[in-house]
Amino acid sequence: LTWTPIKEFREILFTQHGGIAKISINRPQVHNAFTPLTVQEMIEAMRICQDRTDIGVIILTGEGGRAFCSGGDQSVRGHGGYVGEDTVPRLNVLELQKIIRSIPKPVVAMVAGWAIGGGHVLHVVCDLSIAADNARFGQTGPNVGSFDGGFGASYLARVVGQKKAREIWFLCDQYDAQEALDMGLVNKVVPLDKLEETTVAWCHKILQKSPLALRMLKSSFNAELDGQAGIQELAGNATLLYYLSEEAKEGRNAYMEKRQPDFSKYPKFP
Ligand code: 2NE
Repeated sequence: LTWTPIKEFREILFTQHGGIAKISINRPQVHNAFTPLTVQEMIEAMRICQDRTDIGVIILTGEGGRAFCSGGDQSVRGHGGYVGEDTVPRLNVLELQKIIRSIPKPVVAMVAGWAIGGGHVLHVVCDLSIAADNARFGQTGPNVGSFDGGFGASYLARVVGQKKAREIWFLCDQYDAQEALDMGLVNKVVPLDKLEETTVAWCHKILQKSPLALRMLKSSFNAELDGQAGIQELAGNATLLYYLSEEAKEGRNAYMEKRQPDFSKYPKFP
């Protein structure tokens, strides 16, 4: 499979294959732990994916086959957050989580090896997760002096249930791919050498579907959970659909032509 570079970054690889974009953390020497820069680059790549009309689905993954992501890089964790080159402490992975959830295109986590800590949360917030048989899942926060009580707790509980989510956080155990499948934490488990092939096949299926239907569905799934922000997403999509209609265009045309709009011909549906 050929992956064409979209943009060069320092800590991630950002490539595409047709309508599929792939964002891959490229720090295999630390099991793809992220720094503020890694996260900043992933956010930028996600924004590019959002803007590009030729991209229909995004794969999130890690390089090397031994880890998806091991969470925040503890070696740069300082006073008040993860410290980047500008010496400012940050927790910008929370912003990335929000973008993954709100970007109006499906995001698929392709998980080989460790998905741990903040890296585990990243796969949790993806729309779908496909795991290799070597994948290992878990939270470590209470072991290392951290926690993610946002999506990392509440959305995890929506995915696997309250009891299991509390077990995952309170015990910090690690779970293999089959256990993850059994608790509904991943969608599919495949041999490591079939991981990319399977993920790409799923992406191709997604690309054959109506993009507006997928967009509406993603925001509909979110709306129930995300309060006013979720309703804003869903309503934004309703506005997009309305702008595409002749009825909405009559309003704009009338304003531009300095006349009264004539909405009389548009049906008042039951
Ligand atoms: C992932 C795990 C269990 C793998 O164990 P193992 O034995 O297979 O590998 P090893 O030897 O631990 O790791 C290989 C190298 O990667 C580094 C290690 O220090 C080691 O380096 P060297 O000794 O070879 O120099 N490495 C791995 N993970 C790292 C990390 N997160 N930061 C810095 N270096 C890391 C095992 O490696 C492990 O438990 N890793 C730590 C997982 C962890 O606790 N992550 C942070 C959780 S907190 C978080 O992510 C977070 C949050 O809670 C809230 C908001 C945002 C983030």
